Amino acid sequence: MLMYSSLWLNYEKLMISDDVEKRAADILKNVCFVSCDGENRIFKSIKKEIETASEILLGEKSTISFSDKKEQNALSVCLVREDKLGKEGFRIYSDDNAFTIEANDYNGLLYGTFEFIEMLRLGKLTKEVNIIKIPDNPLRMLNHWDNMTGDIERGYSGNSFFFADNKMLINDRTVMYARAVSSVGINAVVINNVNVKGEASYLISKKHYDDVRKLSELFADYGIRLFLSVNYALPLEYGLESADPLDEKVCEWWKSKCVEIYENVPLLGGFLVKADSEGRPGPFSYGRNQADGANMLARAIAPFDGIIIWRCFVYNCKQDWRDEKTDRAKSGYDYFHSLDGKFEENVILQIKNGPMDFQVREPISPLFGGLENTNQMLEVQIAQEYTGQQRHVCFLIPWFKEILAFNTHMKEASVADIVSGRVMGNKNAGMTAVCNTGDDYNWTGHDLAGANLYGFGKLAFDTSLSATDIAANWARLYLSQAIGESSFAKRNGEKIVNTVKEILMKSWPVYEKYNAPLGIGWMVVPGIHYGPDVDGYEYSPWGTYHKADLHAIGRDRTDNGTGYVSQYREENKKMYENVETCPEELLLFFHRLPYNYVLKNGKTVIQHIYDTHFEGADEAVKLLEEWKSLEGLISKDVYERALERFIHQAEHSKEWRDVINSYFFRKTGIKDLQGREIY
Ligand code: GCV
Repeated sequence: MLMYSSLWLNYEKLMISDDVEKRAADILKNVCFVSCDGENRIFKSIKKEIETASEILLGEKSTISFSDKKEQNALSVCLVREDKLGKEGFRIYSDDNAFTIEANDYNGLLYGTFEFIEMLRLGKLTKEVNIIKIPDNPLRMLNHWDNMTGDIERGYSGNSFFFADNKMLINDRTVMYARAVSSVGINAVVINNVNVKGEASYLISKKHYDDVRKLSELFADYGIRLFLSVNYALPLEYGLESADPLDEKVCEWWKSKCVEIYENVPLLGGFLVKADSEGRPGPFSYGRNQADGANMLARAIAPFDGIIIWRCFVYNCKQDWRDEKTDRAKSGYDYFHSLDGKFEENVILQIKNGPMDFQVREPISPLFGGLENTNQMLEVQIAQEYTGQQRHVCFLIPWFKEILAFNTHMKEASVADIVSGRVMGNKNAGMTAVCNTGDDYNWTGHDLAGANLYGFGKLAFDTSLSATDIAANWARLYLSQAIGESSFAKRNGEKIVNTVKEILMKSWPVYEKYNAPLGIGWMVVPGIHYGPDVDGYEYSPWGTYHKADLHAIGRDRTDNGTGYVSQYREENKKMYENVETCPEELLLFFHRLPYNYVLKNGKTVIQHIYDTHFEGADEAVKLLEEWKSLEGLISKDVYERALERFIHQAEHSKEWRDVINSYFFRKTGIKDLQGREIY
């Protein structure tokens, strides 16, 4: 038995139940490659994918041919020159008795092939099919926080499958990973933790070049570029006295290092850098700014078309909690806004979605809309560090949709417009997710967390997709073995898909309800970030305070307070600074309010806290019940693995409810209007 599941590429023989499926299946039996180079590495993967799909889905081998024109009664996979298909885009269409996949490049053909197979499995390959998809984001990336020792920072699904015992792992699981992530359009992967520790500093050294090259080639077969996180202070480890970005010796060192790296790993995409953050070294140590650091590396790597992805997660994690004026939320903008336009062309600033750190709810970082002349990339986290650590179900795609849709009011552009490169016409832009995988059998700990991995890729490729469709498609593809095999399962297919889709779509709002209220965030156990601890970070140096006393809670971030609101464009500033127009889900992030402040629904803040926490915990129990309704309908192992997590979530959400409600009851002495039990 395999040590890992095939995620959503969980093929099984199709049950052909209607003419649409029959026609598609008949056509797939003949595959004709038009104008393709049989030796191209991605082409070979495309061919393999088609062969695998037809063998498993149809139970027979496709006949493969090469030609210079498309054919009838066949699927033609054609490399073309069509401006309208752009870079990595594809078209799938049907005419007479044929299907055609067209693209300008092999990445496009690969994505078209995966989409075609997915449509076949979803029963969507009708006679009328005619779709063109061009990726919205040039870079669609995953960041793994894997350490070379094999553990994963914020990993909730086992150990690394890239590293163990300070060595790299390259095996059939790595191939499965590349297939799966490229099937949803991922084209770049950082394999190691941004906190570059121990042996990982030497991934760019003779010790590991061979393995890094092998993995980069394996990835390249699936159109993925491999990136590495690097230690900014690496020159010090090689005997230089400084890592000052303006020191000629340092610049020369990095230049010759890059020559050596690319001689050994020619396919490397570039570096990801966490500098001057949470104890990591950076240009600040030498009195230089973030652009000095990023540009020095960018110049060294430019001759090889390499990219420097430089994180904006720079803040003081040693602040005095007594200090009312310092506000961690302001730091990203404070450090980077004045540097707008000062970065090299091959630098991309990677910006977390919010100004704090992947909370269940945060405002959008004001750097989006604040930077007008700088390459930018959105960083989200599907590793559920603050959203239930893959023990609670929390489908994050609806949240990412909100983030992307946010109007920054910089040229009326949304975050999606900016990170796609549409606003500035730049190609170095995109989206990245801190990844949620590990070496567990199901890759993601909670089986339903697989929907976040699938969904992130799909959304990064096509930001217009709806979260509901993503949830439903993932459910159908992942649980297809239950849905497709037998007539019993087929009859129940819709129930399975609808139930799972409903659970996923409810999960983020449910999680938000029993967590820290109204956008204030944190309230988690320090360090592990799991479970409730209202004052856990309150008297710490991390800059994440709710400031609750017996009268009021929240931070005043208006100009009367920390002034954070002024980092937004005028329209957003106005919206947030006025307590009447500030979105209620962010009220306590922007305002300090008395507990008897009345919300739009007529409830006071304190009653809202009590009600949402009772509701959230009750709804978590309902999610468990909904999952239980699938018993006997889906495979036993998926059912039971997830059941154990749903049971835990139902219990643990009560802990959240009671700790938070009791805290505020004790602090304020205000009773719950419904007289429910608060301790
Ligand atoms: C990789 C948070 C996490 C850290 C993480 C950091 C980052 O602080 O808790 O584990 O470090 O973000 O994004 O760099």
